Amino acid sequence: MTETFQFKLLATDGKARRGEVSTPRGTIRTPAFMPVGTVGTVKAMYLDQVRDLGADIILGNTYHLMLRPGPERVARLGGLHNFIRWERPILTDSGGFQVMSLSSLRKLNEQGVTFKSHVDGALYHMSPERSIEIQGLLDSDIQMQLDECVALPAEPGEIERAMEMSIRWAERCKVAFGNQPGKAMFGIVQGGDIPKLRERSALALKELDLKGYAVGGLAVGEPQEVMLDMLDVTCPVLPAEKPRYLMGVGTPDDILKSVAHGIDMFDCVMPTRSGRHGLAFTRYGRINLRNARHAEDMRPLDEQSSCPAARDYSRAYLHHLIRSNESLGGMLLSWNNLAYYQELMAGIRNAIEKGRYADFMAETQDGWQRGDL
Ligand code: PRF
Repeated sequence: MTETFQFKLLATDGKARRGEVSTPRGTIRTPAFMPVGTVGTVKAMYLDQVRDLGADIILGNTYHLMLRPGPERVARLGGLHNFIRWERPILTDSGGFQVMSLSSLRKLNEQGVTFKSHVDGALYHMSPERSIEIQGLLDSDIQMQLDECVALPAEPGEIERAMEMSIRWAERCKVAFGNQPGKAMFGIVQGGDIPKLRERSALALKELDLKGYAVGGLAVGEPQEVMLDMLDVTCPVLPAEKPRYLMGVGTPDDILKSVAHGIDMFDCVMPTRSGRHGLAFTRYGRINLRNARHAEDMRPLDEQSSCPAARDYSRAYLHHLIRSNESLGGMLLSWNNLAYYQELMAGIRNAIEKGRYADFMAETQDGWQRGDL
């Protein structure tokens, strides 16, 4: 185990990268998928299960945890890892993105963002410095700068203003974070769907010499090709020896393609949220368990899976649980989906090591196309 935060590139295959982020709390094998644990729980999952599926790191949210139970309280309780019983690395998002999507009465200016809590209606202010302070109180291993993410489509002037302010906020976050050898603060590239702005953002953040870089402001309403085009202008500007994290992405297909464009880390609520809504991800593509065609289907989701949720329960039973709004339905499908996502990441890492990433992509996509019926 290392005392410092380090990234090592182990292999490349085209633009796809196989690497390792080492931290004092453990090593993250990349490409990595980080299950989302917004309020200190990966919803409907035991963290022992999450770990057993192969997750090396989970994500937490500054916005939710600052409202409840509050960062000072988490610190008094021994930090987020101790509180939730997850000893491995935790990455926390900075809060700006969640403020914009979840709170009402939000006002954003150069100082930071003021908003009304969706929990009790109280007024809060978060500056770049306070976001880093909160992430420190949570004892987060990978902290994110405060940024402003603009939903697409948007006016170029608006995209540029938010991107430039996000660069200034990155500088303030870097100062607030200071020097913490075992931890990292990542910058977030913004710039919407405008290549010149993406380049400008990536270059400015590169000059700050941060320990890692996220690509934000994507998967916010634009077509997948636009997202991949933005990765193609952004990734070459970012330093090869630092990890790259595509925030809030995505479907298995988004992940497969983004890895081919040079991304190392992902997070998304999709496997857990859509699991709770009855959608299963499998090697054969998506299966909507709410559908009546599953009512008497005694086959499991995937008899070859190593996950009991996929292998041991009939589609008929899963259909019944989901239709009856039983919590076990959401638990089993979240389990199946996170197992599928982690199995996909393991396959991706293995294929890059063997120099057969293009073949792996084609085989995986074939499986989704073929279906199981
Ligand atoms: N910024 C932050 N968090 C995010 C995003 C962003 O742009 C996105 C966009 N896909 C998801 N989560 N801070």
